[in-house]
Order: sequence, then C-alpha cells, then structure tokens
Amino acid sequence: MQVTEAERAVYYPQDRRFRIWIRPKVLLLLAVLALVPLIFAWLQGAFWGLPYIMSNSASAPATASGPHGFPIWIRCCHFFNLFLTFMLIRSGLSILMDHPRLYFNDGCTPGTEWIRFTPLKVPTDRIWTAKDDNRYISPLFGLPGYCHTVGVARCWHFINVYGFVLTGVFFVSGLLTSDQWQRLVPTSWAVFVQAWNTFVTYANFHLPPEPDGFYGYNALQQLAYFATIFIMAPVSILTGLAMSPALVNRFPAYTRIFGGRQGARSIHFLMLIGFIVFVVVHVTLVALTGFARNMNHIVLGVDDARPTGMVLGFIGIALVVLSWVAAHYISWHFPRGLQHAEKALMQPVKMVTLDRFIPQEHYTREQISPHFWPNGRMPEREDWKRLAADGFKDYKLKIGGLVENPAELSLEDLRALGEQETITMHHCIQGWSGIAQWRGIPMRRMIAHVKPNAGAQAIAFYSFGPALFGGTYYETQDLYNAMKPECLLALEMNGKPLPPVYGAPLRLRVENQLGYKMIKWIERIEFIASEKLVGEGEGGSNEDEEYFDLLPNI
Ligand SMILES: Nc1nc2c(c(=O)[nH]1)N[C@H]1C(S)=C(S)[C@@H](COP(=O)(O)O)O[C@H]1N2
Ligand SMILES: [Mo]
Repeated sequence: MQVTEAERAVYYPQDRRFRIWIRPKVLLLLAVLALVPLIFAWLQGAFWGLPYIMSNSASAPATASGPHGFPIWIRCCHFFNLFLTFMLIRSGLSILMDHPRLYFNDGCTPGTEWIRFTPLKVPTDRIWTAKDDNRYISPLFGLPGYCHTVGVARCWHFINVYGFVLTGVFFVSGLLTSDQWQRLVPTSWAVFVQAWNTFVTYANFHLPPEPDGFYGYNALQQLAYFATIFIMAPVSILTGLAMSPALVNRFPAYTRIFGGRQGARSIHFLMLIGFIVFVVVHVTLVALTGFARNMNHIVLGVDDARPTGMVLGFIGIALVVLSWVAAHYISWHFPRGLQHAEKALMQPVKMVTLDRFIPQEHYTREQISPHFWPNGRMPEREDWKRLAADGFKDYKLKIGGLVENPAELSLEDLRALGEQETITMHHCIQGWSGIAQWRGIPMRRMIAHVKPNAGAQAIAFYSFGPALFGGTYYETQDLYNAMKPECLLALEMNGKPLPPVYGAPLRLRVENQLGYKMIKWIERIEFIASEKLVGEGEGGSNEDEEYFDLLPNI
C-alpha cells in the first residue's frame, strides 16, 4: 500500500518500546492465586505422596460407556475454532494497543490503571490525547499490527466474531442433541476431587494415568474444557457486548454486572489471556500424552497411532498461520474491501438491534469522571483562534444544504431554541470511557428550525479542526439518530462552557455511538441526500481514513 508521510508517522512511530507494568498489588494477588494451589500440591506430594486417581471408564476402551470418538462435526468445529480464536486474539491485541491501559473505573483516570502496555506515564504538564497514547504492536502478534490500526483490527474482530458465535451455537447444539455432552459436562461433584488429584500429580511433575481421550477425559481436562466452552467463551461475548455505547447508555445496569465498561473491558482481556493459557497448556499436553494418537482422534476421528493425523494436523496449522499472512496482506492492500465486508455483515444486524436503543441518562453528578481523556487534533485555523480569543461572541453556526430554512445562528440564537441536559458515558473506539454532563440544543429542535427537505437523509458536520492525516475533520449522522432525544449540539460540559480542548464552541453528542462520531469544534452543518456524497463517501473522516464503522453502536 502507498502510505503518505502523515500516515507513516502514525503507523510506524519511532518509539516502539513494549513494556508491561502491573500494579504491585495486582501482581501480588496474581502470584498468590497461582502459588497457593501449587504450594498445597507440593506439600501434599511431599508428605502423602501422589494421590490415587480413580480410573474412569475411558481408561478401558473395550468397556467404555458414553460417546466414542469425534464425529466429523466436532472435528470441523475444532478446526474452525482454532482459526477463529487466533483471529480474535490477534485482532484483539491490536485493538488493546490503541488504548494500552486497563482499569476497573469508568473514568479511566490516568494512574488508576491496573495494567498498562506502555512505558509512558500520562504527562500532566500538557494535553495528552488518547491518540498520543496508542502504542505500536508488531504484526507478528497483532492483526493488522503497527500503530493506531484499530479500525482495521475491529473489522477482523467483528467478521470473525460472527464465525465464533455461529460455531459455538452449532457446536453446543450438536453436543446437546448427541451423547457428546457427556465428555464435557461433569455430572458428579467427585470430579473436583479427581481434578485436584490430577492437578497435584501434574504439579509434582508427573503425568497422571491417561484415559484414552477417544472415549473420555481425565477430570481436570474435563473441567478445563468445560470452563473454556461454557464459561470463557460466553463471558467473552457478554463482556464484548458490555462495551457497546448503545447498550450501556440504554441499559447501564447490564454493564454494572461486570463492574462498568472498563470492568467489562478488563474481563474481556482476562478471557483473552485465558484462551492463550488454555491453548498453550492444551497443545503441550496433547503433545506429551501420545501426540500421533491424539492427532488422529481430532483430525481423522480414528483411534490409532498412524502418523496421518499428525501430518494433516500440521497442514491445518500451516493453513491457519497462512491465514494470518493473508489477513495482513488484505489489511494493507484491500482495507476498503475489508471495511465494506464488515459493514455488510454488521450494519443490518445493528440496525434492527443496538441502533434501535434510545439512550437514557442514568448517571448522577457524583459519577462524573474526574478526568476525561481528550482526543483529536485541536483547530490550528486563525479564524477559530480569533473567535476563541473573545469567547466565540462572533461565532455563527452555518446550517445549509437541503433545507427550507438555511440559517446562521449565534450561540445566543442556538440557546433560544431550547436547551437540555444529560449525564452520559462517552465510549471511545480506542477503549477508554468517561462520564460527563452535557448541556446543549437537541438536534431535533435544530432540525425543526431549519426544516430539511424530503430528500435530506443525512447531516454532515464540518469542524474547524484537522483530521488525523490533515484536511478538514468531518462526520455525518443519519436523520434517524439525529432525531433521538439525547442527540445534542452541546455548548456546555460539566456546567461550564465547552473548554477549547473538548470542542468549543460547539460539539455533537450522540450517546448510542462511539466517540469519533461526536465531532468537536463544529464550523458548519449541511443537510445532504446521502453520506456517500461527501469526502470519500464512507461517512466521515474516520470512516474514510481509518476504516471505522459508519454506524458505531459497538
Ligand atoms: N473535530 C474533531 N472532533 C472529534 C475528534 C477529532 O479528532 N476532531 N475526535 C473524536 C474522538 S475519536 C473522540 S473519542 C471524541 C473525544 O472527545 P473528548 O475530547 O471530549 O474526549 O471526539 C471526537 N470528535
Ligand atoms: Mo475516539
């Protein structure tokens, strides 16, 4: 792909250091969580020897009850899952690095993160935007990797999440309509005792007697598979949803289950780590406990030790690795096609679900975040600076395009249309959030004032500020969302006139969407027939240049 100088500076920054910092208390907690069971296992091994592990029916294949072997649909699901999980992990890591800090508070106050993937502390002596904060990740680990590629990474994440959910639904339906669930779902509490005994054996560097996986699993293995399928996967999906602005601002109580949006984001990340740990342990044990035979089970569905399954398995793994190379190639050579593919899959679903939600303010003054990450590039234009110098006294918002009643409104005129207040949570695509109070003019009052023609379907907003790679920052809204009661042209934030960094004199608030739709430093507004008619036709600067969604309800 041809990249301009400005793009190069964003994608390939000079500073590519990678550091992980974990809050000491959290580190201690993790160490304790890991060490306590190990210490107990070692003590038990040292004083009482290795525990006795009951053989289960799978140890004697001739008499094994329950499911025999892996039917083709399980083997296919297993392969798809391998492919999809890695796509999700790799794109997830790219998304994470766009705001490389995790919190358990919705204000994302710098310094309150429990883990960060950046060597930088947020400076306090100057404006530090969320985009200044994003980090580089090597394309070996991230899809598509590099820096600030969250748009493309999200395309992959959402396309693959479809496959992940469908595979999951298909797999679980298959389990429940056959006898295969018996492998995975423990039916007796004794499984915990057996699982502990198995753990003690591993912890003392021994392998427990291995049942033939063709017929059944050892207790710890069963619990690990059960947790991955029935706990980690659903929790990943539920916490993913809990980061949706449409859902959170409509049903704040849902997200509180996970400790707020940032709790959900942290848990989503912990699930990612869980999947990685699972893959590492799973693959190691498959290799240690009769690799050729195990591979025949899951690749061919036969129970012998020929090398065929192993060979085909390696080919399958090679295909998965090849898919990473292909995905990288597509990301950099056909990002627009990728963006459109994601849109074709996601937009229709969003339009009948998340986009229908009318946000409701549910936050109190006490919940307003002490810090609100700023984002974007401040206007550099002289006319904006002149206006700002005398408090936007001479500012006139120009509204035109397909309207009966074009207008030029001062801040006074705007106020006269009638103001409204909300306290809402802002969701940036990069991952941070913040709660603030906004006061301004509902878009629908402004719309009623200018009277759009029947042909007007979208509204284009142009900023005084520049877009990421230069040129004018612009965004569009469809009329449907602009008419929602909380959609505001905000003049005030937390009880004061909008501060310059946060969009003075006027910015948009659309609470069921992600932050980049909420254009700051608005200069003029135009009613148009379609978002396709402005810029590159994707619906805004971010959609054009960073492959973000037109309708970002999640
Ligand atoms: N003009 C302009 N508006 C903009 C942006 C920008 O870069 N330029 N960034 C957007 C993004 S990505 C976000 S998250 C919000 C951030 O708003 P805040 O600075 O009030 O936190 O502004 C949005 N509005
Ligand atoms: Mo953002």
